[in-house]
Amino acid sequence: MLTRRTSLKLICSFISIFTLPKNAISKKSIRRYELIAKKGQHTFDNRVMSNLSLFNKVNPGPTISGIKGEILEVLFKNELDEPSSIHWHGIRNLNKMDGVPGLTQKLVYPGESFLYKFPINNAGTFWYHTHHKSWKQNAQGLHGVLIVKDNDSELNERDIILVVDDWRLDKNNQIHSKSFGSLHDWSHGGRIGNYLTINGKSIPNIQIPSEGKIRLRFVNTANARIMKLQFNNQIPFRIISIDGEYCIPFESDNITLAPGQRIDVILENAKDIQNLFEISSNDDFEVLKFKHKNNISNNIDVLNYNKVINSPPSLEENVKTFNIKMEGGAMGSLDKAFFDGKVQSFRDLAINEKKLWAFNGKIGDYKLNIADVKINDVVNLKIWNNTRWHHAMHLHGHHFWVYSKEFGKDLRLVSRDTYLMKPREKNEIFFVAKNPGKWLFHCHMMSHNASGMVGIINIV
Ligand SMILES: [Cu+2]
Repeated sequence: MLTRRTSLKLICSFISIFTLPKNAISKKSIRRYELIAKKGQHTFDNRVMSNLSLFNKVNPGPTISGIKGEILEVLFKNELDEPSSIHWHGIRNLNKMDGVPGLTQKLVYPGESFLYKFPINNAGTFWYHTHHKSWKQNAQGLHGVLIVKDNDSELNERDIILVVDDWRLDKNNQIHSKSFGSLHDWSHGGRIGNYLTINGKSIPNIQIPSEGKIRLRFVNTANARIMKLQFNNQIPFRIISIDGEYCIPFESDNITLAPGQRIDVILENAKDIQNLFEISSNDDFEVLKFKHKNNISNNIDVLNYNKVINSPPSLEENVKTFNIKMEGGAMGSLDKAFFDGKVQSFRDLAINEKKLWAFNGKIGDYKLNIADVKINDVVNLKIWNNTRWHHAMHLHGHHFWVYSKEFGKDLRLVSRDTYLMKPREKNEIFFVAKNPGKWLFHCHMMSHNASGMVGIINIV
């Protein structure tokens, strides 16, 4: 990872506006990167080359990092043979930089560029991915990690990124393209793969220090697979950050990561861990081996922190409540839904339109307003997942609070940007509408999003 990071084109510069009075001088550091999307080859197993779509010829894409308070400037060049865009998952972004074609920007066509420029005001683990036909483009490899650091230190060898991904490959290790758009996948759990990777490799050796504290940043970039991870000997995960938001640290024997979610953990002593297992099925399997390396410096500045932990808004005043009933999919209760100006049967929607999921009886798209609110309103979404399926619900432009049911028996109030709703779960998510614009609220099982599980929170 370090090689990849250091090979990036990174230019740090300062701008000053000298024409303003002295006390109004704004001095913000700009981090500049270039991301080129292009077809290319990658090997998952160091033997067979697979044809993928890649950012800067690598998977995961290059790690982009900056320091809280800086401005990030990323020149995106599209050298694919189809249009695309980039979404910055978890960043409380400027609406016009959010990367949603047809809503916040125009499609970036082959041969075109788009300059993303936005402040990074919250430290944490984020990621970026294509937001056009992501059910296909993300599955072909177009994603990477974005780290916003708290202080002026660079990422170091005690701060380790682990990108967990799931691919559907044929027997020649090529992307199984024939099944893109499969109605079965779209109406069930999404495009579940058959090949798991960590940082783009199958069961890699991940180098960590031989002892002392380390921070591990887990990111699930898969299209649909929910991962459950456990260390050897059930060494507990000390969770310090969830979806790029610091939390009061707590321990868990394992972690569950739905598509789009991140969890950062601290380990007191790196020597305790030897490997990591995926345990969501009855068949636990090893996904990586940790290789301990001596002579890694004791630089643990990234771990000695006094972090800002945000607090939830009061639900007493200024609250705007909206009910959202999620319906659809296989074995569901949705027999008809509103789409394209009329009510249509579920069968017709599925076969003719490939639309399968609805909010409150309406097939979702970028025109479906779920909530119209004003800046500083407290938005409370009362959500009922009345389907047989899990859904990783992601809000753009904001983090939200939720009494999460995922960390053991007890409810835990956490701040997230993506929450995994269990089948039949009823829950509420709430947040202060701080960021003006039209923001997507959608399922991050990417084929669910494409087939109707998406709507807009409009903040004016
Ligand atoms: Cu879903």
